[in-house]
Amino acid sequence: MSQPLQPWGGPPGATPHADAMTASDEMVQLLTPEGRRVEHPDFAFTGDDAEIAGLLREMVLARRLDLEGTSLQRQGELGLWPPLLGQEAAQIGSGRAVRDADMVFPTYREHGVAMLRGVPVGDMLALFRGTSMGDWDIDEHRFGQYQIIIGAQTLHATGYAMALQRDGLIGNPEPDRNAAVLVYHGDGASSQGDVNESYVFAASFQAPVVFFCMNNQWAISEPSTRQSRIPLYQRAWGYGFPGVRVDGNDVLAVKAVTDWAMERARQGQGPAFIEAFTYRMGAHTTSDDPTKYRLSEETEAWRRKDPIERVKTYLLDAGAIDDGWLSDLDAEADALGEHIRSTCRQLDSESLAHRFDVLFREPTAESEDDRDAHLSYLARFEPLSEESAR
Ligand SMILES: Cc1ncc(C[n+]2csc(CCOP(=O)(O)OP(=O)(O)O)c2C)c(N)n1
Ligand SMILES: [Mg+2]
Repeated sequence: MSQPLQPWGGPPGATPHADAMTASDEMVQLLTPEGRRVEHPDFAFTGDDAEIAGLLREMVLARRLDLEGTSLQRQGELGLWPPLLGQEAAQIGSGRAVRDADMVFPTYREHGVAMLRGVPVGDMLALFRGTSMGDWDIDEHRFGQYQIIIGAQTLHATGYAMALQRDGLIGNPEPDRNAAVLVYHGDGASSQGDVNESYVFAASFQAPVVFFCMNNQWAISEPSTRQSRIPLYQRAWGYGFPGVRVDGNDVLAVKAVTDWAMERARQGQGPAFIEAFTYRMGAHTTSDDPTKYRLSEETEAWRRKDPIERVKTYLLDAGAIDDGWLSDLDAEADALGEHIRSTCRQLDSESLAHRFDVLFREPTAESEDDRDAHLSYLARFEPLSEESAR
């Protein structure tokens, strides 16, 4: 931000008002849906075209990961899949603003961010195949477990941020010693009590946490306009921290705004709220049928704001990439698709006995007793044939 915020936390020039649900002029945008770069008074993308090409590559790979997940569910290989289609820019732009020492708390839809954090594809798929509880190494990837309980991760994130603060990991003169937390939640989640309690704690303690509200316009069949009488980002001002609405389909703007919010958190300037204005192009999950509650015109209008197409157009026009570059990327996405499919089919159910082994860092006498009781219970049965064990 080039200018200081107003005393109530709002950006310069803004006034809180109650009738601005669709005020798109309040949205930070740096790349239009037509692929044209535009200026914003407060935010700028500082990377070069090579970096933008890197973001394009990651968005394309995230989209492929997601399409494979949906297909694998349709083929009966996964029990469920929550698609990210349409939210690639919001995920990759924000995920790229995270540094190694930072910590991320996701919902169940942040597959693109998980990919950036190096979470193995098999670990992501296992949760939705029902072969594990989704327990990847949180410390190694600095990426929390997927959270199905709407909004619960905001409490964990705020607590974690308060711990960073107490460990002296913010506001140090050496930038590498500082860290912050990025927590994702949905538009629907913003109505949860847990989430609002997190906002209060974050503000009261000036915790280094950035709330990244993925406003994909829908909470299953409930439109986001029903969650709030004012634009979601303006709610932050009532808690006492800045709130910014960004074009969630513009990867440059998302990266710039998230960089700003994370850096001020790392420097000890407290929490911030980012509303990424985007759209869930697919179903809520593979168990949902969005044609029952929304109009195809709406989806079509958002298709014209596709987050990937605008970056492709910009880079092609700038001469930074060409058709050869794009076909190499297609080949890379195809290889990823093959890796995802073969990894998925090899995921075997783990035994319940294994659960007792990973319940605590060190097994306790009780967890060992419980595991042994479970094993001796199993031993009472005839071994199952491979067919009936499935
Ligand atoms: C505490 C809780 N209440 C209800 C649900 C059921 N539920 C699952 S997803 C969802 C909607 C979430 O919408 P939003 O926060 O906008 O996230 P999105 O799915 O759009 O990414 C609900 C109500 C749940 N999982 N947890
Ligand atoms: Mg939503």
